[in-house]
Amino acid sequence: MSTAQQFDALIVGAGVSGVYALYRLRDKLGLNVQVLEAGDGVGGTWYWNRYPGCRCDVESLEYSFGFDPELEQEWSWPERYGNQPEILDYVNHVADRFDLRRNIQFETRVNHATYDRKTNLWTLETEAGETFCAPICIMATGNLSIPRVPDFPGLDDFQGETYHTGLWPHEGVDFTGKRVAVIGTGSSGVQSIPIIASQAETLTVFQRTANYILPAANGPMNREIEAQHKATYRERRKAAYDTPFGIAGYPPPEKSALEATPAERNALYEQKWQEGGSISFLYAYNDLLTNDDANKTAREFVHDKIRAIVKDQTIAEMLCPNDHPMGTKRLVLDTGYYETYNKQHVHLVNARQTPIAGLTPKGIRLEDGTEYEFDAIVFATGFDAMTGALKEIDIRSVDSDSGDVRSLTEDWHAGPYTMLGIMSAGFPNMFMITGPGSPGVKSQMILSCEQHVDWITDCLTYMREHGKAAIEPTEQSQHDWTMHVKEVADQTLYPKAASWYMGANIPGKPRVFMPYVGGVNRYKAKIEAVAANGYEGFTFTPAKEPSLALAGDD
Ligand code: N01
Repeated sequence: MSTAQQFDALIVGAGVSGVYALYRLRDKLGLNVQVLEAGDGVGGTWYWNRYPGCRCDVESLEYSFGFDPELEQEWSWPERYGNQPEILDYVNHVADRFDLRRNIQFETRVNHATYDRKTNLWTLETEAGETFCAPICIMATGNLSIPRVPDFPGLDDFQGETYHTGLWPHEGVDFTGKRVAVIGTGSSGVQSIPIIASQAETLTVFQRTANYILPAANGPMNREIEAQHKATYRERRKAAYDTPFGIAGYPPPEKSALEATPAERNALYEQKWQEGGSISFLYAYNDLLTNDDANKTAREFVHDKIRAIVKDQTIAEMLCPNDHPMGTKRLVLDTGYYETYNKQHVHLVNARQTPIAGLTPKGIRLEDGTEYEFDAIVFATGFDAMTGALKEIDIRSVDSDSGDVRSLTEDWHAGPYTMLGIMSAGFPNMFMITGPGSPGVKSQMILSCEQHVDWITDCLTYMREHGKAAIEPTEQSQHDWTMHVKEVADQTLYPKAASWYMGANIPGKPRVFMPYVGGVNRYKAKIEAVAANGYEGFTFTPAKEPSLALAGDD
């Protein structure tokens, strides 16, 4: 093993949160920072997910960094929703504009992270055997970064091509003339299916759970709207933090769906359907995510839409979701998804009724013995969400005096325990960006990434000013926050769905609702109060001498 390279702070991951953390810690705190990134470029999610049709479901004017007014004025998005190549270009632009690449080591996968309580140092070991040391470790590892292929028997027997949407080949894939299967109908499946169908000779979709899918109503950017948005960016960014989803411009609904007449409801749902977008639709009424009867009115509207678009009514019924309230799994925005099933060469298989038994050398076999032959199989089967990337790294803290060793994976065996989704007790100076217990995945992600990085920057400044070497949450505050996250979720319909928010897509994963769904606005108030009260709920280790983190030149 090589001699450890010393830094003030290490950041794992060069996605949106990692590049911003590098900028803040290096350029604002003056720290000597090293980012370690598994890919050979920046972008994280947008680097890996290159499947056809990949696009953000938050509007491009919102889904961007808010930390630099010049950056937001100079960048122009071509469409209402950014697609993967455009968003990746944008993150690359940010990396170049702020000269960030010189502190990022690419093609470097971190396998182990160990904190030594005696030295107050984190040591990170990479797959290639390099070691890096620093008092501060930021896990900017993403929430949907560990792609998952179900453990189907015969996976290795299939002789055709296989792809996972989250690990798509950089050179792209041409399905022209091929018999293709797509397994999975979450966002990735729904976005890629219309494009794959336009190339393939035949496309067979294996659907286990039908999802609620709304029109994106994507199109070229309206330059007037862009100009208005850019003229008010400062106010909008600020206002976004005071909204439940971290997106401004959607006045909170005041009325229950059950107070409206059926005709009023249909008119409003129709207006939202035409507008496109998920927040607009969920904001039709104030109880769509808390009252099942209210939710049912929205479900029925969408079912009728599906029946009207899809010509074959047997297929239409299969596409009508019937096992979870609308919005409790991530809503998907589509462009031509339902229409795709009107094409003669596109087939839908009900993999709930007849589950996939396994792969064969030629294709897929169902449990009833039906066999299908394919040239290519696309796994749109999702991710080990929220905790997966953290558990992939063997994260430990060691007390060499007492001999105690703590493992994050063991601490989280029954589900993640965090304080605010930012830190976990027993792992000092390890910060997570949008970790479990924060609103991250239920918000405009870039805003939440910036919020956490800014909070961490303020926290490190506080430590510098108050002579503290290390910070970690108390067991009690972490317990209280984790219980609060659960209580808030239990007041909604979210836990009724077997979603990746619940860990339900991974066999054996604890069923715990992981995101904080109390809203970005309430979360902001909480984290600001914690900081204002001297990081209430956290304990500090005093610095024996100015530690590296405290010795920056800012
Ligand atoms: O993954 P998913 P995804 N047999 O977990 C099915 C974000 N994202 O990559 O629902 C048959 O949602 C599984 O079925 P079921 C976004 O937050 C955003 O699509 O478990 N099927 C499901 O249909 C999103 O929520 C965008 O019953 C099996 C599918 O595979 C998150 O990423 C774009 C199966 C997995 O769906 C994940 O989306 C893309 C089996 N054995 C992604 N195992 C934007 O637009 C699994 N499935 C921003």
